[in-house]
Amino acid sequence: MKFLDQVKIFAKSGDGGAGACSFRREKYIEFGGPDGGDGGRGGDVIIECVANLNTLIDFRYQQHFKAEKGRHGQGRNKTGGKGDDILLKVPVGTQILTEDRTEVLADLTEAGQQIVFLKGGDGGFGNAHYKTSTNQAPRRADPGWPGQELWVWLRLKLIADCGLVGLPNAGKSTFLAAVTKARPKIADYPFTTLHPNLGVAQIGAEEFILADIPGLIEGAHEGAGLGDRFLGHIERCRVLLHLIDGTEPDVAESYRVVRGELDQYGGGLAGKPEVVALNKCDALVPEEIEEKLAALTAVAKGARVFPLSGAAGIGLKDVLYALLDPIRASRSEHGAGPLAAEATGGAGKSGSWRPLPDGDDDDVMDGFGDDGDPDDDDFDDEEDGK
Ligand SMILES: Nc1nc2c(ncn2[C@@H]2O[C@H](COP(=O)(O)OP(=O)(O)OP(=O)(O)O)[C@@H](O)[C@H]2O)c(=O)[nH]1
Ligand SMILES: [Mg+2]
Repeated sequence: MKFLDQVKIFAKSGDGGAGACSFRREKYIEFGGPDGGDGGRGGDVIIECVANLNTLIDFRYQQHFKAEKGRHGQGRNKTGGKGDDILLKVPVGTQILTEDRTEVLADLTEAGQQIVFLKGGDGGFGNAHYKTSTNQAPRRADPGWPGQELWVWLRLKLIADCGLVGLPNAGKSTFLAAVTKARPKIADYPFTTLHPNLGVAQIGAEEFILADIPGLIEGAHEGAGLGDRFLGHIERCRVLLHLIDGTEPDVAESYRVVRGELDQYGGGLAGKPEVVALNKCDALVPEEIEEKLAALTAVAKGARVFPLSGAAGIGLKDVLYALLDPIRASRSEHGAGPLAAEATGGAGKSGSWRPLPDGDDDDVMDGFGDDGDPDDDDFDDEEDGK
């Protein structure tokens, strides 16, 4: 399956139908009076968050979504029918951002959550509406109100409890495969992982979700390697597991590089609880392990440091229990559900849905002709053959 976490789409709610201008004409009935019905309402654009999706790939193939127009009113006081709504299904953790990506319009974090994203325009009044005692034959009938239209970005921020960070080849995917049923691709070259993978770890009677993201290298915040765009997927995590490759000569430096990138990224990542693990301990002699653990403890202010080997299965339980403490603490503070944008301190300014004011379509057309090219942001996942 392909993974896509950012996509630009165009949405438009239906215009309202026009009201009718009509007069009753029947044999033997004089002055039948106005009987033009009102137009119907246009359809809404509704966005629903569903549990069984974990990519925005469907939006790669269709980027324009328009709800149906309301139908016109007709004579004999017939009101026009309402236009059909259009329903967009997005995965849990999807944020809707303005076209310039500076403001979060909505943050969908729970399956089943539905928002009326754009409201359909109201129908216009037919001339029967304007009948008064002094104007018994009005010819005024209104056109329908236009629907709202907007280019927006959908951005998926996966929902996980623990984010795995580290340099490429630190053994993140190996660890994920060791503690969960996920089967990410593992190989001895950097950037094996090209998009995030999720897995569910079970420890005692509890479970939590782990997210393995592509490795970070020095300068990732400036675009080096795969850049830091995947860090968005761990913004909602409750704790970070920082894996250090123990076979590297300078483990303290490895730690500093990744911390530096987390700090540069912002989004509340720097302040998250962190567990540090010296990975690949199976390939080290005991003295080396002691020495490297001491070096890491000195540099990782306050974070707990554990010896680990994802490949040989050493120290897995200790690390999982160490992760569970902050996860439990965060669940009791923020609830068991996913962290909303505010709680994560992430880029989201507003976590909840704020509808557009009616009739606000001044800058809406600016989006046309913009690059909207979906190829920019997708990552084809041929590599693991799914
Ligand atoms: N000896 C030893 N080798 C390991 C261990 N964990 C991973 N490796 C090896 O390290 C290499 C990289 O492992 P990955 O799990 O792909 O590393 P990663 O951090 O996911 O790397 P990227 O996805 O490229 O960022 C592979 O060759 C693994 O076999 C370990 O605990 N001990
Ligand atoms: Mg990997």
